[in-house]
Amino acid sequence: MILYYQTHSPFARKALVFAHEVGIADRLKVIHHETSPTLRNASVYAENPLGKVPVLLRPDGEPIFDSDVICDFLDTLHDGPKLIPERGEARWQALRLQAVAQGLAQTGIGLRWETERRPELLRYEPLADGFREKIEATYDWLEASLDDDALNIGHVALATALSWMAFRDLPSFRGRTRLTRWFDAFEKRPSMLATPLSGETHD
Ligand SMILES: N[C@@H](CCC(=O)N[C@@H](CS)C(=O)NCC(=O)O)C(=O)O
Repeated sequence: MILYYQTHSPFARKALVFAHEVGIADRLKVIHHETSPTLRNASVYAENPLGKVPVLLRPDGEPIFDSDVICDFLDTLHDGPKLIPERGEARWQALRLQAVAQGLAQTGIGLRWETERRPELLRYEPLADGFREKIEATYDWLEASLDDDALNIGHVALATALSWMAFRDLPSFRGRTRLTRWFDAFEKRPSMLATPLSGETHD
């Protein structure tokens, strides 16, 4: 299988960390693609009409995206413990944590547009403030409610989101001690060490 990837994407890294965690990363050929809303990548568009990575190309099936769906598919390819619990409250907890982590990374991307990527004259400070508020509220929520004993899709999504927030110098979570302790431990996992973030966004 081929994974269309980006070395500085939290979402692409989430899919790859997931593959490492379930022991099937060696079945993926990882190909880096630069893509952004202002830099069209024809190869990515050929597989995903949204022009975004990650995309998983399967030998016997259509390409799949986004990272949520790719992880769901990867979880069907191994016989170990599932990272997406199949039923019960554990399932809703895992999917909710994933949703929060996805939203956090997406909000970080929005804030980066408002503070760095968009030409200065086109930036809108109230929008940047709104994004900051969501990020801080999410950190507080995580500090209060993260299940730091479990390991599921939500934890993979969260670790890759937080790592990217730090990589891009976005508002820091490090004032929250429980969240920070959990993240620092997670970042030492082989799956995270094997997938370092690098590179600049090209617009
Ligand atoms: N919800 C998607 C988000 C994917 C996404 O936004 N990827 C970014 C890289 S971080 C991208 O490819 N951006 C290019 C674009 O928006 O055109 C996922 O979880 O896979």
